[in-house]
Amino acid sequence: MAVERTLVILKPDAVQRGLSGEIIRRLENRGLKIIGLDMRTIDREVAARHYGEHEGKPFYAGLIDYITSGPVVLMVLEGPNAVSVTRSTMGKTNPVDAAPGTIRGDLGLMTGRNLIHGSDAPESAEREVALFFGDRSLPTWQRDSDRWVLE
Ligand code: D4T
Repeated sequence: MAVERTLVILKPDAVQRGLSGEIIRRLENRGLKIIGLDMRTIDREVAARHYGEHEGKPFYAGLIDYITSGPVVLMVLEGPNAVSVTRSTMGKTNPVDAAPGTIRGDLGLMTGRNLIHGSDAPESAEREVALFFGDRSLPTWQRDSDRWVLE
């Protein structure tokens, strides 16, 4: 069992629409454990580092405007295969293609307002956790319900 960490961003639309609790509930109910949580407005320099791979693409400027437009909720989640479990709970990037039952499939309509970011690989998760949480120490804690979630 590969216990992983992943970085989740509840994007400004999720916060503005009052969906933070609904989205966190889905991820927690799945069995993932919160080990980092913060709310802040991302500045443009950090946003540019986070989305560096998309620089030069037609949607890049709008993406930076959107992600820096208001407060976001940042989370570090931990659990077995946390990266892929989070991505499958989120659904596909374009909510039109996201399956019903997923966060984007139930709550979104457009790629540029797709509510949530989740790291796409353990290596990106490590980089993104460092980018957003720096060297802040994240708590290691034993969740009593884990014996009913993890084999
Ligand atoms: P993020 O990184 O936000 O979790 O999204 P994904 O991992 O699901 O998708 P991505 O990296 O391909 O895209 C990053 C971000 O850019 C926005 N976007 C993407 C957009 O506005 N228009 C587009 O055509 C694409 C491909 C949405 C997510």
